[in-house]
Amino acid sequence: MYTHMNTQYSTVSTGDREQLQTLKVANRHCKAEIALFGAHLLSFIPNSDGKERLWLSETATFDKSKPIRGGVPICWPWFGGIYPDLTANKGRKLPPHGFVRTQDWRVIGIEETPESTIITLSPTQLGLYGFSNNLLTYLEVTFSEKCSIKLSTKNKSEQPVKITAALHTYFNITDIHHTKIMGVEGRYIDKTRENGIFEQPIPYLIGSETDRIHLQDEDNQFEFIQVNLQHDKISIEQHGHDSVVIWNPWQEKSKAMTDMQDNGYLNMLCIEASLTQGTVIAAQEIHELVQIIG
Ligand code: TA6
Repeated sequence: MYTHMNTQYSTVSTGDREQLQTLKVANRHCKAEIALFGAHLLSFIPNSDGKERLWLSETATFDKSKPIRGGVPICWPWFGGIYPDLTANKGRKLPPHGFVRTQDWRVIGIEETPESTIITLSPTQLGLYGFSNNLLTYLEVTFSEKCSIKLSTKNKSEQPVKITAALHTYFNITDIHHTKIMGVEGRYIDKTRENGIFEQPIPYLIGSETDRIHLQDEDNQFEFIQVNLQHDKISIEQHGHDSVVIWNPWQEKSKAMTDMQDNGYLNMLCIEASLTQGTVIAAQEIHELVQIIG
């Protein structure tokens, strides 16, 4: 039982991971856990098959000194090193993937319906790195048979603002060697080969380090993606993105990361609903980036 604004919610309770406070959800359709640090979803298990959809590193850090490795990191208001407006930050080293995955968020709303539990959070610190205090963001997560993650960006200023962003989801897979991605085709930018552009071979298999930006075009919308494996089936639906990023660091880089176990790459695959091209949000407009995991 969790109390928020004098109301008790029977499908939500509090938990912790080392130094982090979490909210746990258990309703008729699923079990899940989300950390307030980074509004970081850590676990989603539909009751229908009892299978964990999200991969979380066995050596992840839960002390706020760095982002959590695994789950669903929220990258906002920039993705990776693709900073949309450098004017305010010339010569300054910026943290990768923005400033909201390394800060506490607060719960601003909870709703329980017969079919779902909905939790909405917002960051405690805005207006960093030259962004306006009037660029707001909210994360609304709906826990039901599927888990719907909606990252809204609201431009309350009188100027257009450009952002990049991502829902950097780490999916839990049985074996990367038997993983096939369906619904991602066409040309991609290969970050492991000096950002060269290549055509995606089909079937989409992962056999080495992979760090790709697949840009949306008329033929490739990436709204429905499936990961089919020998034992698992993951379905992904996405909206409001301009690209999908596929990442697996493979063995050498897994070993080099202190917050990832050496063989971690065998059981994870990031499929990220992303804005990598610099999306302009007009004054007083809202943009929604959505990923639905089933
Ligand atoms: O989304 C892929 C990526 O940008 C990769 O280039 C890789 O470095 C990864 O994210 C993880 O980034 P992080 O800052 O969480 O170590």
